[in-house]
Amino acid sequence: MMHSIKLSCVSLGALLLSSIPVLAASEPVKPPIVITGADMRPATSLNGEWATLVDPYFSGLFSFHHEEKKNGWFLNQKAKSGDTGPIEYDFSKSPTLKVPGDWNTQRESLFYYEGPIWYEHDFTYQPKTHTRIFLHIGAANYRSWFWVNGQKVCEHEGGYTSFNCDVTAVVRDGVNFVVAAVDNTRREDNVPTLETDWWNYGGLTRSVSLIEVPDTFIDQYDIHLSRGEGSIIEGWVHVEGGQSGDKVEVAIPELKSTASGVLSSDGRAIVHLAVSALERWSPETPKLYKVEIHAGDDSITDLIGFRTIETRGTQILLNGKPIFLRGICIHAEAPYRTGRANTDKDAETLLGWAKELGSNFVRLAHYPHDETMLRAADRMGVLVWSENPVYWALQFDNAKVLAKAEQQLDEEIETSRNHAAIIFWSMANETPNTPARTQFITTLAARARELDPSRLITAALLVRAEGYTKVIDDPLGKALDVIGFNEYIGWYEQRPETADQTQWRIDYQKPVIVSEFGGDAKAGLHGGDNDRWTEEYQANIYRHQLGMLNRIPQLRGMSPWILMDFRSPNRPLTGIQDEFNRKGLISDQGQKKAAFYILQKAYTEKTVGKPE
Ligand code: GCB
Repeated sequence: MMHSIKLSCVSLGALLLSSIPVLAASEPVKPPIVITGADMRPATSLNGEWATLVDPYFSGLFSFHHEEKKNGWFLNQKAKSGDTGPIEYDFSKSPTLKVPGDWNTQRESLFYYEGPIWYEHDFTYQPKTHTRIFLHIGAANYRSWFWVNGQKVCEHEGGYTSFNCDVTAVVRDGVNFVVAAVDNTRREDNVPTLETDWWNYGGLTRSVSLIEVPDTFIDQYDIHLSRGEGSIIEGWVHVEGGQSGDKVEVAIPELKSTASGVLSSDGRAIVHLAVSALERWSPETPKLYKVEIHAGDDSITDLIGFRTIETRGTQILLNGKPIFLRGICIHAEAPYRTGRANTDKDAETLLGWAKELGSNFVRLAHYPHDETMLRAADRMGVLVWSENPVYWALQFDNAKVLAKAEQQLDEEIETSRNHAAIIFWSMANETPNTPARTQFITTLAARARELDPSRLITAALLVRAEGYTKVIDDPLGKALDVIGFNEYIGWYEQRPETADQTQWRIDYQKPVIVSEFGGDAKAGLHGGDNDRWTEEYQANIYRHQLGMLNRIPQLRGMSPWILMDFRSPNRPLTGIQDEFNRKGLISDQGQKKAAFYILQKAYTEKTVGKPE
């Protein structure tokens, strides 16, 4: 192919390609894998400054005829005297970006950038025998390619899930280099698709590290309390490379409980631990136990809470008791500095505010949030709605898009399934009511149930109006355990007072959560109750909403939109929005608005919602 190009067109590009040494063809790259509890493994952090090259035409990877180059920028070459052709890049002379971090908020010229950026980082390493080494990526938005010492190690699609690339065969003793290309271009057939109401933060947005495991290792496990009277902890452990008949042991020393299981031919061992005097995890008592898992030479210790979650008629039962979910929505937007949230401190600030509001529940919109957030929720006792990025109008009739959504859902569940805090897997947000959509999301719901039968399935639906009656009859409701819906009475439609006259007809005898309502207010902007964009107007929406919500008999929770202002390019109103969605109860700089205190009062005095 290359040869014929050179013959048919003697261009600068062709000459260039022929003059640079090319590596021997490498093995086909293995797809990245999920490692449950990756953040609990001994790791070498690769966080810090990485050299970067902005590459809007992706010429570091693709030739002038759009073929993948064999001598792309992943070789990390440097020009030297005597080179037969030009080397037109040099990472060592290039500006750096901090990892983890989105590029948009780190360099002014990248604020609106959508396209590929290259990253390069050196590290020293001493490989050990009988050890496999994985490059662990917390998230890279949206598509990413990774090479170590010039060899491709993996490609990944999806901007909000973690993945692990096997680099065992390419890591060498001494100095190594890793190169990544990350492309945040929005595409119609991506998940999410072209339209979203949040900033398309690009880059290596979460931590990157090297994880060492033995040759045969525990890659996934699921340990949870069985529904029922609650004296059995059950689950399974999967051992990568394990042989049928190999033993696995799970111990919870504090409960003096140990159980063993035997791998079957699929590499998975089922375990059951009888426990007595278990202190159940709940928002009031977020008790976490050390759980030790052993398999051959591998062992991992995780911190896991035990609770049950189920529905009974229109109730939601946490540990067998009806609960009302006093919630709030949260984007992974960093408080104070803006940009992607990715530190323990970000998580503790956001969840700390949610608790101060009186919440026992958060909807982590609109994509899986990172491990720091989920660990903090486990620790701080906050129940979580975890969501995949099936947002608005995807190409629901495209099988490739379904495969992308399934892959992201698998990664979300396989990574996060041991967090007691997570009670719901949400399949979608505000999708159009079409047969293709219903089939697509019903398929996802079935998959989520198969992967994790211990949690509840939900989605945020749209609402239809018949005069002053709001109707929830979206056929997708059939596939859900808990019906979520979003409504914006007083903001996108009608007036705040219209809520007083609004009736609800909900065609499902299932628990209901109002998963969004609200309106924009600029912190510090004051006026009358009818002056849009003021704190008073937003507070007025909340007052009327709270009265209305109490008239929905099967209401079991709510998560107004949203805890903190967040960046969105759809919100350009100068002097008010300035490219922030201002529906936060708190500004991006931490100022609490009047509506915060209205909701806080309702939550702490429990004047909204009844579990039964
Ligand atoms: C919605 C969306 C959310 C938006 C919000 C808004 O219905 O689910 O992602 O940000 O409305 O502010 O318009």
